[in-house]
Amino acid sequence: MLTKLLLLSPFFPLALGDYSGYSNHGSQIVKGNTFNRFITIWFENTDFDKAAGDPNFAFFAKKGITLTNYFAVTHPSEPNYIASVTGDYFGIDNDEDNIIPANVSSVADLLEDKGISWGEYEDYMPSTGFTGFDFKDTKTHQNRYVKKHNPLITHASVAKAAQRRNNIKNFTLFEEDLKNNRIPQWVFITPDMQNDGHDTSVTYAGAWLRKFLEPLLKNPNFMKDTLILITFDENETYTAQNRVFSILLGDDVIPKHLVGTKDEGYYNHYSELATVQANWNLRTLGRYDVGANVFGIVRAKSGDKLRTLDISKVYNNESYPGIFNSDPKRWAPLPVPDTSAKFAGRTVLESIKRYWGRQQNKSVYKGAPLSIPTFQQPPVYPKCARRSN
Ligand SMILES: *[C@@H]1O[C@H](CO)[C@@H](O)[C@H](O)[C@H]1NC(C)=O
Ligand SMILES: *[C@@H]1O[C@H](CO)[C@@H](O)[C@H](O)[C@H]1NC(C)=O
Ligand SMILES: *[C@@H]1O[C@H](CO)[C@@H](O)[C@H](O)[C@H]1NC(C)=O
Ligand SMILES: *[C@@H]1O[C@H](CO)[C@@H](O)[C@H](O)[C@H]1NC(C)=O
Ligand SMILES: CC(=O)N[C@H]1CO[C@H](CO)[C@@H](O)[C@@H]1O
Repeated sequence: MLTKLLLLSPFFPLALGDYSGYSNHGSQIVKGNTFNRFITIWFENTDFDKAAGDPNFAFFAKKGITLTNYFAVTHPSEPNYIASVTGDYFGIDNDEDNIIPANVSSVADLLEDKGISWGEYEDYMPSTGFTGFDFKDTKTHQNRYVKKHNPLITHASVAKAAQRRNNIKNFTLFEEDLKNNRIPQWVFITPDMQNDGHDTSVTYAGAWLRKFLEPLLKNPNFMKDTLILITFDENETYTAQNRVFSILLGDDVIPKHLVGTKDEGYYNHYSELATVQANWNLRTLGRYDVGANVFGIVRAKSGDKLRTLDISKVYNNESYPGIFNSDPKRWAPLPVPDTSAKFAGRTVLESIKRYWGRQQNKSVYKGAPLSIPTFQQPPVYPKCARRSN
């Protein structure tokens, strides 16, 4: 209450300057054109209609914007999580301990480039920066924490650097960070295998979300300039279109007239990257983040355009070939980013240009297409790219 009074008082301009509720390393907050904090919470394996029909998910949908044409990028879980932070899934068609090499950049690099703090809260993770494959419930011996649902720890560039790895904490530390105004500006939250619906049901997941999030929606310190994206990693029915239920929330950032409405634009997990990039005018990764549609509320400020696609045939239900594909016949090299990509005024991160620039003629990403490759229409690798590792 005291904080609130100070913040609202015109006689305490310093109080505003002291407000550091977005930092995990004491840095100043970096303002975005629509939000100053992005929080995404991922649930598991649920078809669109089933999630939309759950009373608790429906409760949140009424308070925000439902994204009705938001697609996962493949099956199973892991490649979807990785795609959302890296702009590709490199042919992953499994949930193995795939380590994304250090020469592949992620959203962490883009955020750090602008001094924006980031972090993850992983439910049931046994210790900060834990790099193990899973962690079981001590009583039931069931998996509760799993690496495959932790998008950034799978990256060598994060797992091997203590300073970065330590931004990934047990979910139990969320409350403490909130109290101390230390929630970062970009946050990924993974409920455990029960709370995310994986080993339970959408009803269980909805009840968990209601209990966690409803009180926070009334907490001005948490909600200040915050955009929340609730989504699911993938649809449950593999033969159906991989459309997932997604909601945007944020009383400070969603205009009143849009509360309870739908945004019918075509989005996918790469839109998370594109939206964050458009909000903070970040550089890009030169992969499928370039060209992905930006969510409507950010587009309105950033000047990005909504592009349309015939989505009647978008399935995204099986992985294209790549370096981590479990079928040796479906191996393909680690793709070279398109370092000259320029889209909506955004260009590729300098360090990516420096590292990959000379291999441009091997890049598979060209022209920022809205449609992403699929099992049926895989990426086309230049002929000379031979297996070298
Ligand atoms: C990227 O890193 C991987 C793993 O260390 C290595 O095999 C590959 O050759 C590297 N690619 C380039 C282009 O340096
Ligand atoms: C991690 O979080 C879980 C609940 O999410 C909790 O049961 C566990 O005690 C925590 N572990 C540590 C080491 O904090
Ligand atoms: C993907 O969907 C198409 C169309 O329904 C179907 O033919 C194909 O078998 C599906 N793939 C998998 C892996 O289920
Ligand atoms: C790319 O350029 C290098 C020389 O700079 C050449 O050796 C290689 O064959 C070229 N690759 C393709 C796909 O054209
Ligand atoms: C678009 C969509 O929601 N995709 C499918 C997800 O799975 C269900 C099956 O329950 C299908 O009905 C949806 O079409």
